[in-house]
Amino acid sequence: MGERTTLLKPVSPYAALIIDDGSEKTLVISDIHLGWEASLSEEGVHIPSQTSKLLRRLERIISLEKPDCLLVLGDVKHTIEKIEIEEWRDVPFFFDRIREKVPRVKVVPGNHDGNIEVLLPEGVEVAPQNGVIIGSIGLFHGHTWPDIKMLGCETLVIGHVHPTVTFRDYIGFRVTSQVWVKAPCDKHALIASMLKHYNVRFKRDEDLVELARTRFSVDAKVKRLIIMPSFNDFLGGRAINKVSISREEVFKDFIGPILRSRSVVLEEAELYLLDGTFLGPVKTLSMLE
Ligand SMILES: [Mn+2]
Repeated sequence: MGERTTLLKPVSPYAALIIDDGSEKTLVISDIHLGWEASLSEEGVHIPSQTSKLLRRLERIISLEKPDCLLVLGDVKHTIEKIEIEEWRDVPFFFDRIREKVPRVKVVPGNHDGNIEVLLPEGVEVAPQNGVIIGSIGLFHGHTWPDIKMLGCETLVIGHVHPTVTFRDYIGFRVTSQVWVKAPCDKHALIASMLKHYNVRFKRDEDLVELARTRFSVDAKVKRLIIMPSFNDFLGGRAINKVSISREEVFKDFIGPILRSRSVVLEEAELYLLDGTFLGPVKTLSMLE
């Protein structure tokens, strides 16, 4: 059986991706964090609800791209365990409106999505936390390990990090922009970390690709990790270029096992603005701080 390549393209200038495996067109967004404003009002900061603005933006993308499926890659809502009154209102409203426009809607739960099932209207599918595979692309939120079958994907896509770049311009103003991160991923280091996670013992010189094949019948192919910018652009982000260049510092600042596993070569990662502008690799931007 000949393998067909799965098409992946950012929907410029939005924090959204299109994945097309030849049979279905999927629109992917991540980190909507509905109810974020409500959690701020507890701190005395009052910002009007951004839900309808985010909804209008998503509806615009849907009418442009006409996807068969919408996949939300985690963090639909903002509070982690509890559910705020605003979330009881905004989450069902948001998904009811989207359901009218897209045939299938699927949610991969993130770390903020405790009890998400009770908020989602009927017809919205909840995928496992360890993610979904579409063709040669594996997608998961990023706060937990993915399904081991994802070793067989060339490209992994996560949210969770809310990546941004930040630097000072020549008068000293700080500029912060959301970015896409495309990082090379070392297949062997990733297999080693995942085998450890699954409590599979191996020897130092063992052929890990072969071991993954025999133990999990997966042909390891991972080449890169893409970190999606958050769909909610009011949120703070993690400045990818601001962290110290030393690996220890870089990884201390990131959460989630895949970025801590050291299989992702973040210094070599390419950064792109939402409009597609290529900013270069992280290691050159680190100097601009
Ligand atoms: Mn998250």
